[in-house]
Amino acid sequence: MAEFQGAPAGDGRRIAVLASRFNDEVTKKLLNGAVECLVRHGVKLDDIDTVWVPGAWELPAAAERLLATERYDAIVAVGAVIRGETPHFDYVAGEAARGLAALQREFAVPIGFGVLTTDNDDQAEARSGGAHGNKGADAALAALEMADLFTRLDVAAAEAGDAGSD
Ligand code: INI
Repeated sequence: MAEFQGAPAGDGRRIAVLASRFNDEVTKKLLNGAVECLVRHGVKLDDIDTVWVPGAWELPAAAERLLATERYDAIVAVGAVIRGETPHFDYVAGEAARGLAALQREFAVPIGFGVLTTDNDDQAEARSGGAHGNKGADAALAALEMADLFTRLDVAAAEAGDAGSD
């Protein structure tokens, strides 16, 4: 029985951190958490590109552009969608999540989802370096693990293919 699990090994990885400016008092902290986590796990600062977009709605379109370049081993998307008085929240949060999920499957490149979807500012604060940690860092860690998992699965598939052709 084979078992596969990625390790968050950042050495040699090239990563784009995609950050939305809306609620930037929160998203700056998510971005910092993501970058610190990447560097702590071996990604070189020179191999991290930060890309800003206006709001979470714009994250999928920018992610698609970045993925099309084939320059990145993973993307980390950070944003903060905080519920207001209208259904706007549901459209922005829903499309950001759906769009990014679809892209990571289409391009087979991991996208860490560090987009907060909260009912209020306090919940966002707690998840951007407060009582509930930093979801930007969590997303970065998950993206690195998935990049490594994909590499391991590719290697195993290639080896199985080689064995089969003997
Ligand atoms: N964008 C966010 O990232 N977070 C929000 O909470 C938010 N709210 O509440 O409106 C938000 N709206 C802007 C949206 O992402 C787009 O930038 C805008 O609609 C222009 O396309």
